[in-house]
Amino acid sequence: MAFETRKRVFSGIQPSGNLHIGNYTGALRNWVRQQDERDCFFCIVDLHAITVPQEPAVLRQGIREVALLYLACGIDPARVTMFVQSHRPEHAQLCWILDCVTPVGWLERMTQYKSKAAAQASVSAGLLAYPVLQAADILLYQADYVPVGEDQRQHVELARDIAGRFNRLFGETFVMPQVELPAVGARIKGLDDPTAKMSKSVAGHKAGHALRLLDPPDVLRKTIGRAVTDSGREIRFNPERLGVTNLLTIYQLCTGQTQAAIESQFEGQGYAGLKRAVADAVIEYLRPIRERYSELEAEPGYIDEVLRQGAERAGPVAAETLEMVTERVGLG
Ligand code: AQP
Repeated sequence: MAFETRKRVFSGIQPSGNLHIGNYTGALRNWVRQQDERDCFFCIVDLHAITVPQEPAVLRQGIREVALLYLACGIDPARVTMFVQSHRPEHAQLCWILDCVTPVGWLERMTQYKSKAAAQASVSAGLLAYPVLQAADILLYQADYVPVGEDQRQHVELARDIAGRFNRLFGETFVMPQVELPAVGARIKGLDDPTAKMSKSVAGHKAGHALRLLDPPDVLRKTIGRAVTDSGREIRFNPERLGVTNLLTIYQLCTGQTQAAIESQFEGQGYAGLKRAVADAVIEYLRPIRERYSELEAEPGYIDEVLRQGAERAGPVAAETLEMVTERVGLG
């Protein structure tokens, strides 16, 4: 298939903490699977990470860590365009123009805004505009598909609304992006609280919440051992039994088995046996990522060069869209 006819993909992850198994199953794993068939742009969205208070040194380190994890998880910079959002000024430039066509009411309705704002003493304008920046990221590359986890579905739908509004106001400009969710693992829950999604920022201050990609085996085993289940005994996929279903889903992701095979494997067993089996599976599943990460960490110059080349490759695509947008709104 010729390069030009391939469908375009954009997705990104914020360097807002250590990546967890939800980030892998919701996003990264699906990115890796499509890097040959599609024209992929995978970004480390650092501008999003400053919408809540952050430590500069921690953020700087986090950007490198996420970049190394992209590679450790199997992203190949020779086959995709992988770069840091702030290395391309077009993201912030397009965001401002889209800010000016987005009604505030659309942003105030976003569930992630409401929950993140509730946790802040002082809410920045940037936190409210977060999904507009995400729309700018996606629309700048005229992406056809956006592979993300369930929590980001509402933001991708908003990006479609913003694209539609811009196209109506100024003429057909943006490709309408489609959200792509994984069939399994679109919303992994916190092990300490299976009513809430697993989150990297929560994991930063709560031990026992997340299974982080770089956690050593003993930490993974301890976190799974302490996972909240319930007072029942049956080990089955059941949407009303959140804790057990979350553990079974993680097991399914790590082993690739069907739900029926997993249920028959655990029939008659107790939660201790389930947790032991999940811990063994997770440790083996994440082992190659951790090992590859250590190898990559040993050559720091390599990742700098990957990110420099990525930003350079993203440049002409971003500039072409921004030029068209600027001209359409009467600025050019
Ligand atoms: N629990 C999850 N299950 C499945 N997918 C998930 N994702 C996040 N949590 C889960 C997906 O991973 C990508 C990361 O996007 P992000 O960096 O914008 O972070 P986020 O969606 O806000 O969630 P995080 O990782 O928990 O970060 P914080 O705590 O900083 O908000 C997205 O594709 C997301 O859907």
